[in-house]
Amino acid sequence: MENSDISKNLLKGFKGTYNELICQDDFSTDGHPLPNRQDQQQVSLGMLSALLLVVDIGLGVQYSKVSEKYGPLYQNLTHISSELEHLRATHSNMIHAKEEALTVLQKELQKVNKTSGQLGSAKHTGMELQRQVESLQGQKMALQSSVNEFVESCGRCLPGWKLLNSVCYYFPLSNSIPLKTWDRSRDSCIKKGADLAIINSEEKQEFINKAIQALRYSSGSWHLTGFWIGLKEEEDKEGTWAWLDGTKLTQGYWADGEPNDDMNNEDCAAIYSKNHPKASWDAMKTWNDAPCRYALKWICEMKAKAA
Ligand code: MAN
Ligand code: CA
Repeated sequence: MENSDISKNLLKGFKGTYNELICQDDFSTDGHPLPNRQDQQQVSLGMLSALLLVVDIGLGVQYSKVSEKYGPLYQNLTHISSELEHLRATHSNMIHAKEEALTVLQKELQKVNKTSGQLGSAKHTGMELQRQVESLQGQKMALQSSVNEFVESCGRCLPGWKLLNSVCYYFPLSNSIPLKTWDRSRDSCIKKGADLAIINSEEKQEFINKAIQALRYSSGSWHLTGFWIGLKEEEDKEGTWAWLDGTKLTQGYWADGEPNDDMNNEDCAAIYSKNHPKASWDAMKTWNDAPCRYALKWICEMKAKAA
């Protein structure tokens, strides 16, 4: 029999007994039960007690059956719920740990960004310093060569001038120095207490060739790459060349075909680097006559200080 059926029957029995006991109107007019009913009521109460006992036993049996059936399930449920609690706690710990790790990561990222910024500016500063170092190295080399020349000339020439046999020579080799006509070049030498160079010996010719050989012909008109020297045609005496000290030219180191007085307009002499591409030129053939108005480099000379 199903549990619900048992309950229904029990309830039915209980209702019947109750009705018998309470609801029957076997009372006297003054409300007292009639004397012949009293025994019946006692019997009914006894039956009701027995019935309740049966119900109690039935419920006990049902309870033990239910406990037997659902007890392990309840235990499992308890176990699962405690595991769930444990998992919840672990999960919350993990979230907390994750948040902490994120904070640390963000701080580290900020540090990395800062460091990379510093690295970039340090790199920039480093490159700037490198440029300055290179520029200073160039200046140091230029100063060193001036010092060397000064030492080589035993202090007899100004810095930047070269000594040969008690004569100091100046070569404006740098391309930053503007070119000048023969007259302007001479003025420039005179301002330094010097004059345009006189090359009246093989030794001087070789020395000067060596000094200007670093200047290489690059492109353009070769005749504009020379250095004016102190040699000029005498006024109205075509073909007569004289040095600035008034002496006549005896030995010239002209290039092949020179002087040619090109266009009848070449009265000033210039010396050219022997590295010049004009094939026939050698160290002893490096002069050319050119128009005095040409803008060229030049060579000054002055007497060296006493040794
Ligand atoms: C040519 C030659 C030279 C001359 C120059 C002048 O190169 O004739 O002798 O001096 O032109 O520009
Ligand atoms: Ca010429």
